[in-house]
Amino acid sequence: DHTNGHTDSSLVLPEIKFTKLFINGEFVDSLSGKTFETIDPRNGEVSAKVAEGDKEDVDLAVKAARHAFDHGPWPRMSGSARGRIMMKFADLIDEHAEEIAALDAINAGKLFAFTKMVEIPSVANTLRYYAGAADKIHGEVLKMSREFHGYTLLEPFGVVGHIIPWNFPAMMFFVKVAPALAAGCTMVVKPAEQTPLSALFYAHLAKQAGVPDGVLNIINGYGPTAGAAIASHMDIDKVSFTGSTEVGRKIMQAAALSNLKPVSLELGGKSPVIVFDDADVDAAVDLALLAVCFNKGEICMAGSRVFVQEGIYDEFVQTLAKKAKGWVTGDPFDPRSRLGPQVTKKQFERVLAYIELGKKEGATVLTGGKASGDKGYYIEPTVFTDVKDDMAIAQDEIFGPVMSLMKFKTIEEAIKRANNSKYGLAAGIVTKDLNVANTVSRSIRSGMIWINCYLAFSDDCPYGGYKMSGFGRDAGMDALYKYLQVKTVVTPIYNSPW
Ligand code: TXE
Repeated sequence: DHTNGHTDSSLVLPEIKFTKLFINGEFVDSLSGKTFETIDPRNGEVSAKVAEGDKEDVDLAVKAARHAFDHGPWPRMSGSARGRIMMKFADLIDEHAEEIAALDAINAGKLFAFTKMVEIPSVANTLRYYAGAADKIHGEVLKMSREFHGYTLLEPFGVVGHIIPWNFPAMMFFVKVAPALAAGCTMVVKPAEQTPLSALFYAHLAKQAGVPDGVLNIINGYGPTAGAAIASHMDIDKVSFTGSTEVGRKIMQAAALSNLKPVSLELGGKSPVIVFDDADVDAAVDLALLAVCFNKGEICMAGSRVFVQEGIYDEFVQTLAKKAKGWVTGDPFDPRSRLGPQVTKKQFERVLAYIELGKKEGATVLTGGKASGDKGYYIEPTVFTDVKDDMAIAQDEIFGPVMSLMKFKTIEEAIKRANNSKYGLAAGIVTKDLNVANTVSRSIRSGMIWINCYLAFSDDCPYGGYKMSGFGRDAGMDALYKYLQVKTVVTPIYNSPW
């Protein structure tokens, strides 16, 4: 057991330099002067006090963003000029990967080494991906008729509000900010109140890279205050949200009741992983564990329902029981850890409550089933067998390392049960049979299908929801178009013979 405190993380613990709001290129206190505490999930201790933004701070940030949009250089400069600044921003992120990763480790419980070596370099690449797209934003030529011809202009959407969650403070920030920057938008970002630190660091680096004042504003604060002010703001042109389905509903409602701003929502999931009889059991178990344990299950696309065909079911269960032990819970600075602590006490308690509910509903605990260690918010990877489709643990998003394992007979049954969810974010299929893989891919109602892999991503992969997992796509070129308006321009042609 190496849970909690067995590692000397003091070597990499960051100095917390930025704790204020970032408005119009300056770090400022909130107008109320209020602050809130941000907690280290490794031990439950306060790591910093952060300025707490509210409606009036959002107003100031929107004014700055509006001014930068209406009068500033950002939407007016060439795409390649914006791209160059974004490239520089990306280089600065790479240079500070260690410091940013340490901030996310003490703020979100992220594995330090993975964040430093994989997530932070990958968000730098997200900036580069969209930087490269910034000068390739083209409209279309419209032939129309003999009397008219037209073309479309793709214009930046305007002032954008981004409301983001805590599970990937880096990725969630850049998957929204990078395409909006490339499009020429200006923006107000509200990070999750659980993870306010790294976004402020990004603001500092953006300024250093040459992002003009007012283009990127950061308002930390709570959802019902700062977040709601963004959703209902009359001068924000679009809102992009990632978070819970309940809050997604509120965002849409606020948008409808204010200025009818379009919204994009990336919400919860309960994604199925379907393992067919012809699968390599060892590899399938590895895939299923990755699907639910990666980032301690705090991932919207977690593969939390695993359906295994009856021919290999028993072998799968035995292998799973063994391999689950390899997913070691522990301090995120310890390189042996594969799961850090859950992000907050609230999430920790929520996941444990679902585990208790699963037991009460009659499911069997194969592995885990409890907290790990005596301080901090650590939970052992938990696998339930004997799960029925209508149990809460098979229907609700738990957002922790909790797998519901189920057995099926036929491909038709697997498709039907996999689709028996109000969510539709992702699905995994494990088989060597190409026809089975393709049939199931077309039949599952979700925005992402992984065949013989899971959580494989890159900047060019759009992702997002079907059904109550939301709408709109993040990542890929689809996300760039989300931040652009289409304007059609028509002009007459006189006496054309064609
Ligand atoms: O989410 P919230 P919470 C799911 C997951 C998790 C559950 C609860 O199941 O267990 O949601 O997490 C802001 N107006 N996901 O409570 O509240 C909030 O400040 C405007 C899935 O942390 O949805 C934060 O910035 N904004 C998910 C953001 O919404 C409001 C990631 C998300 O927080 C607001 C996170 C309001 N009224 C949780 N209320 C995913 N899809 O990846 C809150 N917010």
